[in-house]
Amino acid sequence: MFSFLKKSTSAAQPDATPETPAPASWRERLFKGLARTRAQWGGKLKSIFSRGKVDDELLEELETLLLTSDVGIEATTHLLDELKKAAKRDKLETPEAIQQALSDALYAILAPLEQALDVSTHKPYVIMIAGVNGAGKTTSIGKLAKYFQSQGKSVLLAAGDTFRAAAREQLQTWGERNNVTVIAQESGDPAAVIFDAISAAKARGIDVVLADTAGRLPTQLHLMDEIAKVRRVIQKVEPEGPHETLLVLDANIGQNALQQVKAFDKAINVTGLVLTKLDGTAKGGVVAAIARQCPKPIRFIGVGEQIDDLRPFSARDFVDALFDQ
Ligand SMILES: Nc1nc2c(ncn2[C@@H]2O[C@H](COP(=O)(O)OP(=O)(O)O)[C@@H](O)[C@H]2O)c(=O)[nH]1
Ligand SMILES: [Mg+2]
Repeated sequence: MFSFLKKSTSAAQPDATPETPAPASWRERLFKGLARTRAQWGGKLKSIFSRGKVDDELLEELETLLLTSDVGIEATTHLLDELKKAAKRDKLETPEAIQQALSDALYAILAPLEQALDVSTHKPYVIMIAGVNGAGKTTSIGKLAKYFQSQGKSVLLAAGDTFRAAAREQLQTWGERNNVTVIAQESGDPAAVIFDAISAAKARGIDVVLADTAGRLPTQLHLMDEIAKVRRVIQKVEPEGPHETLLVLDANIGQNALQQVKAFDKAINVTGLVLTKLDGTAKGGVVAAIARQCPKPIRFIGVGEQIDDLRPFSARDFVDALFDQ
């Protein structure tokens, strides 16, 4: 069975308040959330590694598995090289030793992406959220509002998705659920709404502003220009802001995540990622592709629709969950 209670060596902060779930419970949900990705790997890895030696056949089969698991060509090549090196150095002669070597190499790739967001450096700390339609932006804001409150921070939400009235209402519902203020306007100008929200947060001494934006595709250039403008307007009221620009990525899109990171980074200077819906996909391997091809800190990952299903990324827990160790 899963070793939920195994002590984690992760650097993630332990929960500070008693009403937040214990870390073990998050680990349990993470394990459950990554079940599909693990199912895709697990059985196949076992049969590949059962050869008990790192030979050409094993490397070829592993390469195919990694490529079909959205690990991407660069990370796959790197992992195979590391495995070959380890085999030379450590004489990997059991399936367990081979799996451990692969797991170590994957951890080494992912560890640099684990950089917790420190929202105490500015007040208010302005977080702008961007991404394509349906990626999980608004839901993630709802979950983050609760998460930051559980860290003792006051939160204010800005309804910057002015395209659809339903988007504003969805954010207002999350605001009510968390008992936090939502700044919204009838106007269709996202920059104006977010500008207002930051001004309100300053007046009220709020710690964290979470600014929602409408979904857009990197190919919709006028909308990419619009979000770049939102960013410039934020800088008028908060010269150093936004202090964090989060790109929300649906893990189901696999390799397409790479193009999205590059395009949004060009338009708005992405400083961190939120990877959602890891529970609904076998494409969890995409984090390795991101790490090698367009590295950005993965600030949070989402493994379900419930309010507590989003937490800071821990490379150790993630790798453990992938390999069921
Ligand atoms: N299973 C699952 N569903 C999610 C997750 N995050 C968001 N969703 C769902 O994805 C859908 C779109 O989310 P929404 O926040 O409205 O996307 P937005 O268009 O980017 O604002 C909603 O049905 C959410 O409940 C997640 O981590 N896991
Ligand atoms: Mg939305």
